[in-house]
Amino acid sequence: MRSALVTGVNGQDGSYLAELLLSKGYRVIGLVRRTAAENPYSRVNHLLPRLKLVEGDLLDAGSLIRALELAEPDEVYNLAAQSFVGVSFREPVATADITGVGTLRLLEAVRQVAPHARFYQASSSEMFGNVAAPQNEISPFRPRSPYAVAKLFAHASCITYRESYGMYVACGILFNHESPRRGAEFVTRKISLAVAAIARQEQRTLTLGSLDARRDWGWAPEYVDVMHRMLQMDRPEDFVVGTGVAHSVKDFCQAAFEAAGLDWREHVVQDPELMRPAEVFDLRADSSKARELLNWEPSMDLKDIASAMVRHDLGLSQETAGGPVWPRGLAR
Ligand code: NDP
Ligand code: GDR
Repeated sequence: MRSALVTGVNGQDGSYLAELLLSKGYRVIGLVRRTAAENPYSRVNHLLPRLKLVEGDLLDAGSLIRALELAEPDEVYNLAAQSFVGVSFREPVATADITGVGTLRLLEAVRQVAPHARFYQASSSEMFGNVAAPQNEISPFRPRSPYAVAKLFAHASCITYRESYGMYVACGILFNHESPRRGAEFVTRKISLAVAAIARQEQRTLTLGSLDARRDWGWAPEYVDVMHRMLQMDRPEDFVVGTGVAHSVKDFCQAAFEAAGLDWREHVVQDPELMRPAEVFDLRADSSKARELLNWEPSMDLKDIASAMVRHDLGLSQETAGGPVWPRGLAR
């Protein structure tokens, strides 16, 4: 039985990845932080006790060594991060410590405790900043937020460990991917939750920042599949992963409000306070390499994603606690 350690297991991607690995017969150990919240592991409760949890923190090297000793992993997926770009402007040093140096702490712990384990790093399209779209594996990196700077440090650390020590380290440069498990502060979920509240007549308006920024939005369950595929290759390589289609925040609003029979123009207002100090305007993936070498093909488009999220938030579909919503067969 193969064994995998997943950091950030209680995040959106971690929960889907744990489901996928368990379904493939892996022994899965998830790293979680200690928290005082009442229902702290809400995204993975339904996987317990098949999923084993171990306490640890990317800020604490000793806890990572202990987790690796317990897990004895064949594969390590590093998904933990302070992952919200907006917060990174307000907490830049904490973001650097967790998202950047935290990855280096884990790499070094793996080198010492489990050097033959295969390592997946959750790199980000944010590292490209405003370089011309579409972005691929040879596009330059021009980070525009403390989050992107931290991810780039982590990405470069991964390449350095791969080249210096011959470790199997692969980075997935993933573009935005969404689901009903997306954190409520990210724009797609903020919109789908607001649409549901407006449809129930609990609120009238939704306040957003930039409506013109464009993102390449995909469906999260399909993106954890690619993480696993990346660790099954003969040799480690980095891959850009996205749908190849970009839409504006405005487009997402339109699709989400339409899914509930509403007109977004009657409800969305803008607040300059929600604009970021520096914005990334146009991210769109050129994933030719992943399509060719990993045989990976996304199937959900913007309307599918917006509709699935709105239906969930309206209580019309089950998800989150009950198990995965796999991509195909969802009503628009
Ligand atoms: P989430 O924010 O949903 O999950 C991040 C997880 O990291 C949370 O479970 C959080 O724990 C955990 N975490 C945060 N700080 C620490 C720490 N100091 N020690 C241990 N764990 C910690 O992110 P996603 O699931 O959306 O993303 C997964 C990864 O992929 C992240 O690294 C993200 O930056 C990256 N990424 C995401 C993309 C996306 O579109 N979703 C695109 C590209 C990259 P807790 O539950 O306690 O808060
Ligand atoms: P992003 O995702 O920054 O791309 O990072 P987010 O959903 O936060 O923002 C997307 C775009 O929407 C604009 N926007 C708003 N964003 C939020 N959160 N709230 C608002 O009210 C709002 N109004 C407009 C933003 O300015 C931005 O242009 C996500 C995260 O998952 C990262 O961890 C990951 O690395 C990248 O995707 C790829």
